[in-house]
Amino acid sequence: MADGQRRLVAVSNRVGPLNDEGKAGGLAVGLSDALKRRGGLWFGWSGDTSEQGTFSEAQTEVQDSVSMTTIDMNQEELEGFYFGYANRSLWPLLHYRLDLAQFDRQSERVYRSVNQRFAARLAPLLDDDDIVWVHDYHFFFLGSELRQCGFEGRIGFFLHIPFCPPEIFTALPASHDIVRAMLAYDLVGFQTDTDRRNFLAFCIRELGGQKLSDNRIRVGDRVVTARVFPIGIDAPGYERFAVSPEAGEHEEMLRDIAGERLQIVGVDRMDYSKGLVERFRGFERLLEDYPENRGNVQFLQVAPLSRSELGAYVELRRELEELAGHINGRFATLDWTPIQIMTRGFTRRALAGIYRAARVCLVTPLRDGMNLVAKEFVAAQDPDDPGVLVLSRFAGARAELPDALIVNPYSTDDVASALQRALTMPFDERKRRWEGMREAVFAGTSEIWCDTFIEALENADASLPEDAPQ
Ligand code: ADQ
Repeated sequence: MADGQRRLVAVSNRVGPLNDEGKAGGLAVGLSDALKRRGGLWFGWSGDTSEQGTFSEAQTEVQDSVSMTTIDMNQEELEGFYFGYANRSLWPLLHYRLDLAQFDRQSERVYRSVNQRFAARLAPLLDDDDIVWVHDYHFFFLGSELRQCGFEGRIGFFLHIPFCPPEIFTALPASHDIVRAMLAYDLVGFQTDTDRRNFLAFCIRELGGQKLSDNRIRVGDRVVTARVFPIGIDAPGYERFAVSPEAGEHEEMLRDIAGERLQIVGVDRMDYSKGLVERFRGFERLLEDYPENRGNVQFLQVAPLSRSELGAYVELRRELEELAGHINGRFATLDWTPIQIMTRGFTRRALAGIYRAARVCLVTPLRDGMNLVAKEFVAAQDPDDPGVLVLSRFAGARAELPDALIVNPYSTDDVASALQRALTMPFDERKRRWEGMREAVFAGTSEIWCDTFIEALENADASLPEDAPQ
C-alpha cells in the first residue's frame, strides 16, 4: 500500500489466486489485478467445506502486499448459499432468466445467515479508516450486516453481473429486502448504464425513492450513489502475455493444425448465460448457407465446466455435446472436423496464444455483465494481422466496443451472416476496427476501474439534502 493511502479491503465469494493459474472467472481476474497493484486485505470463502463452516478458524496467506483471509463453509451453507440462493435464484434472475430461477425460503435463510456471519468475522479485522469494497451478488446483505456490527467507515458494492429490470426482479420474494440492504452501501457500482437505470427504477417504483441528481437517490433516510464502472483488463500486461513463449507455443500449435483454414474461437465458462447453444446453431447455419466455408474454417470452443453440480448446467453440457456431435456428423470429412469443444482450463498466457491464432472470436452471450474475454481477445491480437470480434448486443462490453461486429445472439441468421462477414473482411477494415477496439480496451483498464471506484467511494456523499423533509 502506498503511503497515505487508506487500506483497501475487498470481499468476494472466492479469494485469489494472484498468479497466472488457469482460473475461469472474470471477477478473480479483475480483482487480483487490482489488489496486486494496491495491496490490502482480500476476504472471502476458502473454497473448502468443514463442519464448523463459517465458524471455522480464519486462514491467512500473505503474498506480496496482499493478505488473503478466508473461512470455510459447512455443507449446508454451501448448498443453501452458493448453489442454492446465489446460483439457483439470483444468477438466473439477474440474467433475465425467470424461467430458470428457483426460489425457496430455506436457501434464502441460509444466504442471509452466511452474509451475517461473513460480516461478523470481517468486522474485527477492520480499522475505522479502511475502505471496504464488497463484490457481487453473493453479498448483497454484507454491507448492512457490517453496519449492524458497528462499522462506520466507507463501504462500496460492485455488481459484476447485470441488474435486471424491476418487472423481473420483483418476482424474487426478497427483492425489496435486497435492494433496501444495498442502500446501506455508500456507493453501488454497475457495469453498464442499463443496469444502473434498472436499479434506480426499482428504488423509485418499488421503494418510493426520489432522485436527488443523476447519480444519487434517496430512499427514506438513506442516500446512495449509483454509478457505472465498466470493468477492464490489465491491457498492457495482457498484451505482453500474448507474446510470451507459452502463448507462442499455443498459437503455433493451433496455426499448425489449422493450416490454411481460418480459426474461429469461443472462450466461456460453460454457462447458459453465454449463449453457447445459439452460437453453435449460428455456426451450423454458416456452413449451411455459405458452403464455401466447409473444409475452410474450424471452430474451437473452450468451455471450462462451471457449477456442474446444478441441473441446468448438466443439461447445458449434454445439449452442447450433442449439438457439436450433430454438426460434426453432418459436415465433417475424413480430414476436417468443423467444431471442437474443450472443457479444460488454460493459463492466461496459453489463452492469449489461442486468441492470437484466431481470425474470429465469438462472444455471443444472451446476457452478460461485461465479458472480459472480448477485451482479452482484442489485447492479444497481432497488429499486423488482427482478428475480428463478433459481439453480442447483450454483453456489457458492447458499450465500449462499437467497432466489433454487433449481433443479436438469438438470431441464428444474424450470427451466421456476421461470421461470414468477419471471415471475409478485407485487411484494412479488420485493422481499422481492431485499432478502435484496442484504444477502448487500453482506455478502460482494470487499474482505471479500481482507481475510479475507490475515488468515487471516498467521495460519495451520503448526506441528506438540507431541505429534505424528515
Ligand atoms: P464471467 O461470467 O466468468 O465473469 P468473463 O468476464 O468473460 O465472464 O470472464 C471469464 C474469465 O475467465 C476471463 O478472464 C477468461 O480468460 C477466463 N477463462 C475462461 N475460460 C478459461 C479457461 N479455459 N482457462 C482459464 N481461464 C479461462 C463475471 C461476469 C462478467 C464480468 C466479469 C468481471 O459474468 O460479465 O465481465 O465477472 O466483472
